[in-house]
Amino acid sequence: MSENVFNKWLKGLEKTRKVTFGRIANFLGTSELDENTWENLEALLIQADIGVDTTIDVIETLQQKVHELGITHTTELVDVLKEVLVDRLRVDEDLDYSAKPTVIMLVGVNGSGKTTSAAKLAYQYQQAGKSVMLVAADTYRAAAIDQLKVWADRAGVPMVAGQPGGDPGAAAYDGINAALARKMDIVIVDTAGRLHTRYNLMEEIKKVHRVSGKALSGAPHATWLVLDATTGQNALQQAKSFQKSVAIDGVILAKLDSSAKGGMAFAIKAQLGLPILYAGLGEGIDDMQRFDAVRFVDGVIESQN
Ligand SMILES: Nc1nc2c(ncn2[C@@H]2O[C@H](COP(=O)(O)OP(=O)(O)O)[C@@H](O)[C@H]2O)c(=O)[nH]1
Ligand SMILES: [Mg+2]
Repeated sequence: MSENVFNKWLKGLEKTRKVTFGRIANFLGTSELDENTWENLEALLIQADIGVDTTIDVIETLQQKVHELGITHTTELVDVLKEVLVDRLRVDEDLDYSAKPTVIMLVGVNGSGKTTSAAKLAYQYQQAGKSVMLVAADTYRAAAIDQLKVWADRAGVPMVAGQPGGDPGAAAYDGINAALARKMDIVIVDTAGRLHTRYNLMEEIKKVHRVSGKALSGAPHATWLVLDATTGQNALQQAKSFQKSVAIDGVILAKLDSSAKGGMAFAIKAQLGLPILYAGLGEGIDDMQRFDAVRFVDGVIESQN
């Protein structure tokens, strides 16, 4: 893995590292291990948006390891903490790309980063030698279609769009059919994130999901939820309402670089049971990385050496 990728993670996680996890690293670098250690560490982990349940679980696991390993000073705790945190984030599943095209649908509230993530994904697949088509199923605003078109051009991939004001289901249907005709490898469907009511939005997403399956049996092969990392616990509530409407297979955590709340990654895994698949680390087309638990934890907890 290149130096460049390493730096992207380090830079992208700077806010989370400095604002929250940095305090954990500082704290662990200084004191003897006693009762206060656990109380302080617990408070710091909760402040880092890890979530209460995960914090308790992490502390208990650490206490057990400290006992097993005979650790007496907090400096020895940093590596153990990192290991425990990595264990709670590890993702080993990957999408089965055997369907041609493999259809990926992105959902999420307005502004979470769907359109940008759709383009970044398209670019990654295209760079990996796959043919990709972007589908604009956010037909409510003409500007949304134009925005995806700009990104599609940047990524160098074709885009199919519905009529402005037209039916998003029909846009998805037409897009998938166009990709079938052109024997594309991947279709990425960008959807709307705001309607008059939350109920309408969810019904709409269900419909786009259903209609995709009519265009190609088994589609969408993956539905990924795009969450804005700056919104912290609020994003978890959004995720729960999306999960009630369609089966979500994983999360794209966008805007990690603008957020000090990167700790929410742990809560997503623990509370929603969803793997984090990609991390958005900037606004550029190549500012997205496949989520890597080791890199993530190394990026948020400053290394002492
Ligand atoms: N810093 C940063 N900004 C992002 C990232 N992803 C998206 N954005 C910005 O978030 C805003 C909303 O993104 P957009 O893709 O339009 O969201 P959508 O409404 O869900 O489609 C835009 O200004 C994007 O540039 C990211 O990973 N990092
Ligand atoms: Mg959008």
